[in-house]
Amino acid sequence: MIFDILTIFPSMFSSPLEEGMVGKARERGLIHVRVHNIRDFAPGRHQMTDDRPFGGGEGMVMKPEPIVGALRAIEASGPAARSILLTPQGRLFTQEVARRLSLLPRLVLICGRYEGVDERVAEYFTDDQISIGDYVLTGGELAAMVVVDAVARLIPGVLGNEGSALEDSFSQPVLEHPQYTRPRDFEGMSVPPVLLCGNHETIRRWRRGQALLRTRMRRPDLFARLELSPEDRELLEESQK
Ligand code: 9D3
Repeated sequence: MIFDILTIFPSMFSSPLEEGMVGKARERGLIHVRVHNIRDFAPGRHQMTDDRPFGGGEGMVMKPEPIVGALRAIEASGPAARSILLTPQGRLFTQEVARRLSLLPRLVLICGRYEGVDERVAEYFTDDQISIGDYVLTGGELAAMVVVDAVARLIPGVLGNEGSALEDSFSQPVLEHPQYTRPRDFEGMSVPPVLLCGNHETIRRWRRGQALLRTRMRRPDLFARLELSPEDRELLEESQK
């Protein structure tokens, strides 16, 4: 999978894409991330990437020429690409969207800044528009990194453990159970004794109960959509005691 990222702040992408699982996947050639500076495609001596909005108003808007210039320059350098604009007006990025994108050979991610991007770019030069959630960022760069991270880990071979991507929270609509590791006693706070009992079935049931309890408390929206088995109902009741 190839990611092409268009931004006026290319240096924002260095460490997030060099560390951890994404960094390893790049080293191993499982993904390729290319970051392009939109300013390099801005015409004129001043290489302006933004301008004042027609009709007036606060702030600046990203000009179309540099972004479209960048898109055209990278177009032929790889397989057919889906081009995606990161914008607060986009459809919400979910695990389901990540899974669908992970099946494509190449994504072009366009990061907006200022008050946004000239609408003609959005309308005529992008296939998709994505928002990562209902909060206000200063630009699309962090959103693009979120997309790269969430998509990359779904690509076969990227995760150390091949099975775990599918088992993760949000692929099943239930939150995960609490986790503990050594020491058994940390500053007077102990690990739930059930986890030390050695009975895998008892532990599985406790974890399922905790997962359901958490989901009900913290994510009533997810809980409402769960289809609880008779065992689930029993475990929920049990874990409230
Ligand atoms: C005064 C109007 N602005 C505030 C609501 C509009 C605005 C324009 C551009 C607000 C934020 C931004 C920059 N954000 C992004 O480019 C962005 C984003 C986000 O802010 N939240 C969630 N997902 C995304 S994807 C791109």
